[in-house]
Amino acid sequence: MFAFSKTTYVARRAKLMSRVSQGIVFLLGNEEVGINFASNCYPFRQDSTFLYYFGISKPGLCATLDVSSGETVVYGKEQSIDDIVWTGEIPSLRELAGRAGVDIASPFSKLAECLNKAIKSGRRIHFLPPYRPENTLKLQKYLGIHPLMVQQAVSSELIRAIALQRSIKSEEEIEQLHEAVSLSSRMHRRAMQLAVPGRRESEIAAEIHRLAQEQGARLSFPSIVTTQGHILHKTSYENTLKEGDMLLVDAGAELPTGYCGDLSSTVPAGEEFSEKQREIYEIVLASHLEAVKQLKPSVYFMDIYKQTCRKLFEGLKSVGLAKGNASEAVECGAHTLFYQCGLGHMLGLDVHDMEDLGEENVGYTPDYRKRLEFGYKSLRLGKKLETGYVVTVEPGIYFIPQLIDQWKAENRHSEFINYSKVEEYRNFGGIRNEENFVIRPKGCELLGENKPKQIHEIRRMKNEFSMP
Ligand SMILES: [Mn+2]
Repeated sequence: MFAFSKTTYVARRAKLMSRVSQGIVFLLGNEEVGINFASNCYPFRQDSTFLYYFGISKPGLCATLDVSSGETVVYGKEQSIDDIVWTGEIPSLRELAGRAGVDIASPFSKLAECLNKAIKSGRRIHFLPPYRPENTLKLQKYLGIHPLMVQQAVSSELIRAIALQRSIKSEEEIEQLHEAVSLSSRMHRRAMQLAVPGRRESEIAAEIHRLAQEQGARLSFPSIVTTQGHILHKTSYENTLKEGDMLLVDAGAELPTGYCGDLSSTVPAGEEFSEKQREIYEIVLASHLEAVKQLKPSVYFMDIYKQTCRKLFEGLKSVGLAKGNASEAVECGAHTLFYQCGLGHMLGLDVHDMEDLGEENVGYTPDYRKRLEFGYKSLRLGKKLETGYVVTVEPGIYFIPQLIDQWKAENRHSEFINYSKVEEYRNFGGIRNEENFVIRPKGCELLGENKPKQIHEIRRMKNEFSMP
Protein backbone atom coordinates (compact mmCIF):
# COMPACT_ATOMS: atom_id res chain seq x y z
CA MET A 1 0.00 0.00 0.00
CA PHE A 2 1.14 3.59 -0.65
CA ALA A 3 3.88 3.03 -3.16
CA PHE A 4 4.65 6.73 -3.16
CA SER A 5 4.52 9.88 -1.03
CA LYS A 6 1.36 11.99 -0.86
CA THR A 7 2.77 14.58 -3.27
CA THR A 8 2.61 11.95 -6.04
CA TYR A 9 -1.09 11.24 -5.44
CA VAL A 10 -1.92 14.95 -5.13
CA ALA A 11 -0.13 15.71 -8.40
CA ARG A 12 -1.79 12.80 -10.22
CA ARG A 13 -5.27 13.94 -9.19
CA ALA A 14 -4.54 17.56 -10.08
CA LYS A 15 -3.45 16.47 -13.55
CA LEU A 16 -6.56 14.35 -13.98
CA MET A 17 -8.84 17.22 -12.96
CA SER A 18 -7.06 19.55 -15.38
CA ARG A 19 -7.88 17.13 -18.21
CA VAL A 20 -11.59 16.70 -17.51
CA SER A 21 -13.66 19.66 -18.66
CA GLN A 22 -16.31 19.89 -15.95
CA GLY A 23 -18.36 17.98 -13.35
CA ILE A 24 -17.52 15.36 -10.75
CA VAL A 25 -15.21 12.38 -11.19
CA PHE A 26 -16.65 9.44 -9.26
CA LEU A 27 -14.12 6.63 -8.66
CA LEU A 28 -15.12 3.29 -7.13
CA GLY A 29 -12.77 1.12 -5.14
CA ASN A 30 -13.29 -2.65 -4.93
CA GLU A 31 -15.09 -4.79 -2.34
CA GLU A 32 -14.24 -8.12 -0.79
CA VAL A 33 -15.69 -10.94 -2.92
CA GLY A 34 -16.85 -14.26 -1.42
CA ILE A 35 -15.62 -17.49 -3.00
CA ASN A 36 -18.31 -19.86 -1.74
CA PHE A 37 -19.84 -17.82 1.06
CA ALA A 38 -19.64 -14.16 1.96
CA SER A 39 -16.94 -14.28 4.60
CA ASN A 40 -14.61 -16.71 2.78
CA CYS A 41 -13.11 -14.23 0.34
CA TYR A 42 -10.76 -14.15 -2.62
CA PRO A 43 -7.56 -12.24 -1.81
CA PHE A 44 -8.55 -8.58 -1.87
CA ARG A 45 -7.34 -6.61 -4.89
CA GLN A 46 -7.98 -2.89 -5.04
CA ASP A 47 -9.09 -1.35 -8.33
CA SER A 48 -5.96 -0.17 -10.16
CA THR A 49 -7.28 3.29 -11.02
CA PHE A 50 -8.20 3.80 -7.37
CA LEU A 51 -4.70 2.65 -6.38
CA TYR A 52 -3.17 5.00 -8.93
CA TYR A 53 -4.90 8.12 -7.60
CA PHE A 54 -5.13 7.24 -3.87
CA GLY A 55 -2.75 4.35 -3.09
CA ILE A 56 -5.20 2.99 -0.51
CA SER A 57 -5.63 -0.78 -0.68
CA LYS A 58 -8.70 -1.26 1.51
CA PRO A 59 -12.12 -2.64 0.55
CA GLY A 60 -15.28 -0.56 0.49
CA LEU A 61 -14.02 2.88 -0.55
CA CYS A 62 -14.96 5.38 -3.21
CA ALA A 63 -14.05 8.98 -3.98
CA THR A 64 -15.30 12.12 -5.65
CA LEU A 65 -13.14 14.76 -7.34
CA ASP A 66 -14.86 18.05 -8.08
CA VAL A 67 -13.26 19.30 -11.27
CA SER A 68 -14.26 22.96 -10.65
CA SER A 69 -13.39 23.39 -6.98
CA GLY A 70 -10.73 20.70 -6.79
CA GLU A 71 -12.41 19.33 -3.67
CA THR A 72 -11.54 15.65 -3.21
CA VAL A 73 -13.34 13.36 -0.77
CA VAL A 74 -12.71 9.73 0.14
CA TYR A 75 -15.80 7.88 1.39
CA GLY A 76 -15.77 4.79 3.54
CA LYS A 77 -16.76 3.25 6.80
CA GLU A 78 -14.71 3.54 10.01
CA GLN A 79 -13.96 0.29 11.84
CA SER A 80 -16.42 -0.74 14.54
CA ILE A 81 -15.38 -2.63 17.66
CA ASP A 82 -16.85 -5.74 16.02
CA ASP A 83 -14.53 -5.29 13.02
CA ILE A 84 -11.55 -4.81 15.32
CA VAL A 85 -12.29 -8.08 17.12
CA TRP A 86 -11.83 -9.97 13.84
CA THR A 87 -9.25 -7.97 11.93
CA GLY A 88 -7.35 -5.99 14.56
CA GLU A 89 -7.12 -2.23 14.45
CA ILE A 90 -6.12 -0.69 11.15
CA PRO A 91 -5.42 3.01 10.43
CA SER A 92 -8.58 5.14 10.37
CA LEU A 93 -10.12 6.30 7.13
CA ARG A 94 -9.08 9.86 7.98
CA GLU A 95 -5.47 8.75 8.46
CA LEU A 96 -5.39 6.74 5.21
CA ALA A 97 -6.93 9.61 3.28
CA GLY A 98 -4.36 11.94 4.81
CA ARG A 99 -1.51 9.75 3.58
CA ALA A 100 -2.97 10.08 0.08
CA GLY A 101 -3.04 13.87 0.53
CA VAL A 102 -6.85 14.02 0.87
CA ASP A 103 -8.20 16.27 3.63
CA ILE A 104 -11.79 15.06 3.68
CA ALA A 105 -12.84 11.54 4.70
CA SER A 106 -16.60 11.07 4.91
CA PRO A 107 -19.16 8.41 5.66
CA PHE A 108 -21.27 7.11 2.75
CA SER A 109 -24.29 9.20 3.81
CA LYS A 110 -22.42 12.27 2.56
CA LEU A 111 -21.78 10.63 -0.81
CA ALA A 112 -25.44 10.58 -1.77
CA GLU A 113 -25.68 14.23 -0.68
CA CYS A 114 -22.73 15.29 -2.84
CA LEU A 115 -23.89 13.38 -5.91
CA ASN A 116 -27.54 14.45 -5.62
CA LYS A 117 -26.54 18.09 -5.37
CA ALA A 118 -24.40 17.78 -8.48
CA ILE A 119 -27.11 15.93 -10.43
CA LYS A 120 -29.74 18.55 -9.46
CA SER A 121 -27.56 21.38 -10.73
CA GLY A 122 -27.09 19.52 -14.02
CA ARG A 123 -23.44 18.67 -13.54
CA ARG A 124 -21.92 15.64 -15.26
CA ILE A 125 -20.86 12.69 -13.08
CA HIS A 126 -17.98 10.90 -14.77
CA PHE A 127 -17.40 7.23 -14.02
CA LEU A 128 -15.48 4.29 -15.51
CA PRO A 129 -16.84 1.00 -16.90
CA PRO A 130 -17.39 -1.27 -13.88
CA TYR A 131 -16.09 -4.85 -14.19
CA ARG A 132 -17.54 -6.11 -10.92
CA PRO A 133 -21.31 -6.47 -10.44
CA GLU A 134 -21.34 -4.86 -6.99
CA ASN A 135 -19.93 -1.66 -8.48
CA THR A 136 -22.57 -1.71 -11.22
CA LEU A 137 -25.16 -1.84 -8.44
CA LYS A 138 -23.51 1.09 -6.64
CA LEU A 139 -23.84 3.15 -9.81
CA GLN A 140 -27.52 2.27 -9.85
CA LYS A 141 -27.90 3.17 -6.19
CA TYR A 142 -26.11 6.52 -6.30
CA LEU A 143 -26.78 7.68 -9.85
CA GLY A 144 -30.07 5.95 -10.61
CA ILE A 145 -28.74 4.27 -13.76
CA HIS A 146 -30.24 0.89 -14.62
CA PRO A 147 -27.52 -1.82 -14.53
CA LEU A 148 -28.11 -2.65 -18.20
CA MET A 149 -27.54 0.99 -19.16
CA VAL A 150 -24.39 1.53 -17.12
CA GLN A 151 -21.92 0.59 -19.89
CA GLN A 152 -23.53 3.13 -22.23
CA ALA A 153 -23.35 5.87 -19.61
CA VAL A 154 -19.62 5.65 -18.86
CA SER A 155 -17.56 8.78 -19.47
CA SER A 156 -15.35 8.44 -22.52
CA GLU A 157 -13.78 11.77 -21.57
CA LEU A 158 -12.69 10.28 -18.22
CA ILE A 159 -11.52 7.03 -19.84
CA ARG A 160 -9.37 8.98 -22.31
CA ALA A 161 -7.89 11.22 -19.60
CA ILE A 162 -6.98 8.29 -17.35
CA ALA A 163 -5.61 6.10 -20.16
CA LEU A 164 -3.44 9.02 -21.31
CA GLN A 165 -2.09 9.61 -17.82
CA ARG A 166 -1.55 6.02 -16.70
CA SER A 167 0.12 5.04 -20.01
CA ILE A 168 3.16 7.20 -19.31
CA LYS A 169 5.06 5.72 -16.40
CA SER A 170 7.03 8.05 -14.12
CA GLU A 171 10.55 7.18 -12.94
CA GLU A 172 9.23 6.10 -9.54
CA GLU A 173 6.76 3.77 -11.23
CA ILE A 174 9.52 2.39 -13.46
CA GLU A 175 11.51 1.56 -10.30
CA GLN A 176 8.53 -0.40 -9.01
CA LEU A 177 8.20 -2.20 -12.33
CA HIS A 178 11.93 -3.05 -12.34
CA GLU A 179 11.43 -4.63 -8.94
CA ALA A 180 8.31 -6.57 -9.99
CA VAL A 181 10.00 -7.89 -13.13
CA SER A 182 13.19 -8.82 -11.26
CA LEU A 183 11.17 -10.94 -8.87
CA SER A 184 9.33 -12.44 -11.86
CA SER A 185 12.70 -13.21 -13.45
CA ARG A 186 13.85 -15.04 -10.29
CA MET A 187 10.66 -17.11 -10.45
CA HIS A 188 11.42 -18.05 -14.06
CA ARG A 189 15.06 -18.92 -13.45
CA ARG A 190 13.96 -21.22 -10.63
CA ALA A 191 11.37 -22.85 -12.90
CA MET A 192 14.06 -23.45 -15.55
CA GLN A 193 16.20 -25.24 -12.98
CA LEU A 194 13.30 -27.37 -11.83
CA ALA A 195 12.37 -28.44 -15.36
CA VAL A 196 13.62 -32.03 -15.36
CA PRO A 197 11.98 -35.29 -16.42
CA GLY A 198 9.86 -36.72 -13.60
CA ARG A 199 8.94 -33.35 -12.08
CA ARG A 200 5.26 -32.43 -12.05
CA GLU A 201 3.99 -29.15 -13.50
CA SER A 202 2.16 -28.56 -10.23
CA GLU A 203 5.43 -28.69 -8.24
CA ILE A 204 6.98 -26.03 -10.46
CA ALA A 205 3.82 -23.88 -10.31
CA ALA A 206 3.87 -24.13 -6.51
CA GLU A 207 7.52 -23.09 -6.34
CA ILE A 208 6.86 -20.06 -8.58
CA HIS A 209 4.00 -19.04 -6.28
CA ARG A 210 6.12 -19.62 -3.18
CA LEU A 211 8.90 -17.32 -4.39
CA ALA A 212 6.39 -14.49 -4.90
CA GLN A 213 4.65 -15.07 -1.59
CA GLU A 214 7.93 -15.32 0.29
CA GLN A 215 8.68 -11.72 -0.76
CA GLY A 216 5.27 -10.48 0.36
CA ALA A 217 4.19 -10.34 -3.28
CA ARG A 218 1.57 -12.33 -5.17
CA LEU A 219 1.04 -13.54 -8.72
CA SER A 220 -0.01 -10.94 -11.31
CA PHE A 221 -2.27 -13.64 -12.87
CA PRO A 222 -2.65 -17.43 -12.56
CA SER A 223 0.65 -18.91 -13.77
CA ILE A 224 0.86 -20.98 -16.94
CA VAL A 225 3.23 -23.88 -16.32
CA THR A 226 2.71 -26.45 -19.05
CA THR A 227 4.20 -29.00 -21.38
CA GLN A 228 1.27 -28.17 -23.72
CA GLY A 229 2.52 -24.72 -24.68
CA HIS A 230 0.19 -24.53 -27.68
CA ILE A 231 -2.77 -24.08 -25.31
CA LEU A 232 -2.39 -20.35 -24.90
CA HIS A 233 -4.02 -19.94 -21.50
CA LYS A 234 -3.58 -23.34 -19.89
CA THR A 235 -3.87 -22.98 -16.13
CA SER A 236 -4.15 -26.55 -14.90
CA TYR A 237 -1.07 -28.53 -13.93
CA GLU A 238 -1.81 -32.22 -14.38
CA ASN A 239 1.21 -33.33 -16.44
CA THR A 240 4.54 -34.80 -15.41
CA LEU A 241 7.57 -33.67 -17.43
CA LYS A 242 9.27 -36.28 -19.55
CA GLU A 243 12.34 -36.43 -21.75
CA GLY A 244 11.59 -34.69 -25.03
CA ASP A 245 9.00 -32.30 -23.56
CA MET A 246 9.31 -28.54 -23.53
CA LEU A 247 8.03 -26.58 -20.54
CA LEU A 248 6.37 -23.23 -21.21
CA VAL A 249 6.06 -20.90 -18.23
CA ASP A 250 4.15 -17.61 -18.34
CA ALA A 251 4.12 -16.05 -14.89
CA GLY A 252 4.75 -12.80 -13.10
CA ALA A 253 4.88 -11.24 -9.67
CA GLU A 254 2.71 -8.40 -8.43
CA LEU A 255 4.24 -6.26 -5.68
CA PRO A 256 2.15 -5.21 -2.65
CA THR A 257 1.99 -1.77 -4.34
CA GLY A 258 0.15 -3.37 -7.29
CA TYR A 259 2.88 -3.12 -9.96
CA CYS A 260 3.20 -6.24 -12.12
CA GLY A 261 5.73 -8.25 -14.05
CA ASP A 262 4.80 -10.62 -16.91
CA LEU A 263 7.43 -12.98 -18.34
CA SER A 264 7.39 -16.17 -20.40
CA SER A 265 10.06 -18.79 -21.02
CA THR A 266 10.25 -22.08 -22.85
CA VAL A 267 12.90 -24.62 -21.89
CA PRO A 268 13.58 -28.29 -22.61
CA ALA A 269 12.53 -30.74 -19.90
CA GLY A 270 15.63 -32.78 -20.60
CA GLU A 271 19.12 -31.37 -21.00
CA GLU A 272 18.74 -30.13 -24.55
CA PHE A 273 16.10 -29.14 -27.08
CA SER A 274 15.73 -31.65 -29.91
CA GLU A 275 16.94 -30.44 -33.31
CA LYS A 276 13.35 -29.75 -34.40
CA GLN A 277 12.61 -27.83 -31.18
CA ARG A 278 15.84 -25.86 -31.46
CA GLU A 279 14.97 -24.73 -35.01
CA ILE A 280 11.57 -23.40 -33.99
CA TYR A 281 13.00 -21.88 -30.79
CA GLU A 282 15.57 -19.93 -32.82
CA ILE A 283 12.85 -18.64 -35.15
CA VAL A 284 10.81 -17.35 -32.20
CA LEU A 285 13.91 -15.82 -30.63
CA ALA A 286 14.95 -14.06 -33.86
CA SER A 287 11.47 -12.57 -34.10
CA HIS A 288 11.65 -11.47 -30.45
CA LEU A 289 15.03 -9.78 -30.94
CA GLU A 290 13.73 -8.06 -34.07
CA ALA A 291 10.89 -6.53 -32.03
CA VAL A 292 13.22 -5.35 -29.28
CA LYS A 293 15.46 -3.67 -31.85
CA GLN A 294 12.50 -1.64 -33.10
CA LEU A 295 11.00 -0.47 -29.81
CA LYS A 296 11.22 3.31 -29.69
CA PRO A 297 8.93 6.37 -29.55
CA SER A 298 6.77 7.27 -32.57
CA VAL A 299 6.76 3.77 -34.03
CA TYR A 300 3.40 2.01 -34.30
CA PHE A 301 3.36 -1.18 -32.22
CA MET A 302 1.28 -2.64 -35.08
CA ASP A 303 4.21 -2.11 -37.45
CA ILE A 304 6.58 -3.84 -35.04
CA TYR A 305 4.07 -6.69 -34.74
CA LYS A 306 3.97 -7.06 -38.53
CA GLN A 307 7.75 -6.97 -38.70
CA THR A 308 7.93 -9.81 -36.14
CA CYS A 309 5.35 -11.73 -38.18
CA ARG A 310 7.42 -11.37 -41.35
CA LYS A 311 10.59 -12.41 -39.52
CA LEU A 312 8.76 -15.41 -38.12
CA PHE A 313 7.35 -16.28 -41.53
CA GLU A 314 10.82 -16.17 -43.12
CA GLY A 315 11.97 -18.57 -40.39
CA LEU A 316 9.04 -20.89 -41.04
CA LYS A 317 9.97 -20.85 -44.73
CA SER A 318 13.53 -21.86 -43.89
CA VAL A 319 12.28 -25.08 -42.27
CA GLY A 320 9.76 -25.76 -45.03
CA LEU A 321 6.57 -24.98 -43.10
CA ALA A 322 5.73 -21.88 -45.11
CA LYS A 323 6.28 -20.54 -48.61
CA GLY A 324 5.77 -17.43 -50.71
CA ASN A 325 6.19 -13.72 -50.08
CA ALA A 326 6.33 -12.97 -46.33
CA SER A 327 4.79 -9.47 -46.56
CA GLU A 328 1.83 -10.74 -48.59
CA ALA A 329 1.39 -13.70 -46.26
CA VAL A 330 1.32 -11.44 -43.19
CA GLU A 331 -1.06 -8.93 -44.80
CA CYS A 332 -3.62 -11.66 -45.43
CA GLY A 333 -3.06 -13.34 -42.05
CA ALA A 334 -1.49 -16.62 -43.20
CA HIS A 335 1.02 -16.41 -40.31
CA THR A 336 -1.82 -16.72 -37.79
CA LEU A 337 -1.91 -20.49 -38.24
CA PHE A 338 1.34 -20.45 -36.20
CA TYR A 339 1.16 -17.13 -34.32
CA GLN A 340 -2.44 -16.59 -33.18
CA CYS A 341 -1.92 -13.98 -30.48
CA GLY A 342 -0.52 -10.48 -30.48
CA LEU A 343 3.04 -9.28 -29.94
CA GLY A 344 2.39 -7.75 -26.52
CA HIS A 345 0.46 -5.31 -24.36
CA MET A 346 0.93 -2.49 -21.89
CA LEU A 347 1.98 -3.38 -18.36
CA GLY A 348 1.66 -1.47 -15.10
CA LEU A 349 -0.75 -1.77 -12.20
CA ASP A 350 -2.55 -4.43 -14.26
CA VAL A 351 -0.85 -7.21 -16.14
CA HIS A 352 -2.89 -6.09 -19.17
CA ASP A 353 -2.67 -2.49 -18.13
CA MET A 354 -6.01 -0.66 -17.99
CA GLU A 355 -7.82 -3.38 -19.91
CA ASP A 356 -10.90 -2.57 -17.77
CA LEU A 357 -11.05 0.80 -19.57
CA GLY A 358 -11.51 -1.05 -22.88
CA GLU A 359 -8.74 -2.44 -25.08
CA GLU A 360 -9.68 -0.01 -27.85
CA ASN A 361 -9.25 2.97 -25.52
CA VAL A 362 -5.83 1.91 -24.33
CA GLY A 363 -4.13 0.15 -27.24
CA TYR A 364 -5.71 2.11 -30.11
CA THR A 365 -7.05 5.60 -30.88
CA PRO A 366 -10.25 6.83 -32.57
CA ASP A 367 -8.34 7.24 -35.85
CA TYR A 368 -6.22 4.13 -35.48
CA ARG A 369 -8.63 1.28 -34.90
CA LYS A 370 -8.02 -2.35 -34.16
CA ARG A 371 -8.15 -4.90 -36.99
CA LEU A 372 -10.77 -7.55 -36.32
CA GLU A 373 -9.53 -10.56 -38.29
CA PHE A 374 -8.30 -13.70 -36.51
CA GLY A 375 -4.86 -13.06 -35.04
CA TYR A 376 -4.94 -9.29 -35.51
CA LYS A 377 -7.88 -9.03 -33.11
CA SER A 378 -5.67 -10.42 -30.33
CA LEU A 379 -3.15 -7.58 -30.66
CA ARG A 380 -4.04 -5.57 -27.57
CA LEU A 381 -1.73 -2.69 -28.45
CA GLY A 382 -1.36 -1.23 -31.93
CA LYS A 383 -0.90 2.50 -31.51
CA LYS A 384 2.21 4.65 -31.68
CA LEU A 385 4.66 4.16 -28.81
CA GLU A 386 5.69 7.03 -26.56
CA THR A 387 8.49 7.59 -24.08
CA GLY A 388 7.42 6.14 -20.75
CA TYR A 389 5.19 3.38 -22.12
CA VAL A 390 5.85 -0.03 -20.58
CA VAL A 391 5.16 -2.96 -22.89
CA THR A 392 5.63 -6.69 -23.13
CA VAL A 393 7.24 -8.42 -26.12
CA GLU A 394 6.09 -12.02 -26.55
CA PRO A 395 5.98 -13.47 -30.07
CA GLY A 396 5.50 -17.22 -30.24
CA ILE A 397 4.85 -20.21 -32.46
CA TYR A 398 2.04 -22.59 -31.56
CA PHE A 399 0.90 -25.73 -33.35
CA ILE A 400 -2.79 -26.14 -32.48
CA PRO A 401 -4.02 -29.46 -33.96
CA GLN A 402 -7.68 -28.38 -34.22
CA LEU A 403 -6.73 -25.15 -35.99
CA ILE A 404 -4.44 -27.01 -38.38
CA ASP A 405 -7.26 -29.44 -39.21
CA GLN A 406 -9.73 -26.64 -39.82
CA TRP A 407 -7.45 -24.61 -42.06
CA LYS A 408 -6.24 -27.68 -43.92
CA ALA A 409 -9.83 -28.80 -44.60
CA GLU A 410 -10.56 -25.35 -46.05
CA ASN A 411 -7.21 -25.30 -47.83
CA ARG A 412 -6.89 -21.85 -46.31
CA HIS A 413 -3.89 -19.78 -47.47
CA SER A 414 -2.43 -22.87 -49.15
CA GLU A 415 -0.28 -20.62 -51.34
CA PHE A 416 1.64 -19.70 -48.16
CA ILE A 417 1.44 -22.85 -46.04
CA ASN A 418 3.01 -26.21 -46.66
CA TYR A 419 0.36 -28.40 -45.06
CA SER A 420 2.15 -31.71 -45.55
CA LYS A 421 5.11 -30.35 -43.57
CA VAL A 422 2.78 -28.86 -40.92
CA GLU A 423 1.44 -32.39 -40.28
CA GLU A 424 4.90 -33.35 -38.98
CA TYR A 425 4.52 -30.70 -36.26
CA ARG A 426 0.95 -31.31 -35.13
CA ASN A 427 2.11 -32.61 -31.73
CA PHE A 428 4.98 -30.17 -31.39
CA GLY A 429 3.39 -27.88 -28.77
CA GLY A 430 4.25 -24.20 -28.51
CA ILE A 431 7.10 -21.81 -27.78
CA ARG A 432 7.00 -18.30 -26.35
CA ASN A 433 9.49 -15.98 -24.68
CA GLU A 434 8.38 -12.77 -23.06
CA GLU A 435 10.19 -9.75 -21.66
CA ASN A 436 9.11 -6.32 -20.43
CA PHE A 437 10.48 -2.98 -21.64
CA VAL A 438 10.11 0.71 -20.95
CA ILE A 439 10.22 2.99 -23.98
CA ARG A 440 13.05 5.55 -23.68
CA PRO A 441 13.66 8.62 -25.90
CA LYS A 442 16.08 6.73 -28.17
CA GLY A 443 14.92 3.12 -27.84
CA CYS A 444 14.00 0.89 -24.94
CA GLU A 445 15.30 -0.46 -21.65
CA LEU A 446 14.83 -4.01 -20.38
CA LEU A 447 12.95 -4.12 -17.09
CA GLY A 448 14.23 -6.33 -14.30
CA GLU A 449 17.16 -8.71 -14.12
CA ASN A 450 17.98 -10.49 -17.35
CA LYS A 451 16.44 -13.94 -17.74
CA PRO A 452 18.13 -16.56 -19.96
CA LYS A 453 16.68 -16.72 -23.47
CA GLN A 454 19.60 -17.78 -25.66
CA ILE A 455 19.89 -21.57 -25.81
CA HIS A 456 23.42 -21.57 -24.31
CA GLU A 457 22.19 -19.38 -21.42
CA ILE A 458 19.33 -21.77 -20.70
CA ARG A 459 21.73 -24.72 -20.77
CA ARG A 460 24.05 -22.95 -18.30
CA MET A 461 21.13 -22.11 -15.96
CA LYS A 462 19.98 -25.74 -15.93
CA ASN A 463 23.51 -27.11 -15.42
CA GLU A 464 24.29 -24.77 -12.53
CA PHE A 465 21.53 -26.43 -10.58
CA SER A 466 22.43 -30.01 -11.41
CA MET A 467 26.04 -29.51 -10.24
CA PRO A 468 26.77 -30.81 -6.71
MN1 LIG B 1 1.94 -11.00 -21.44
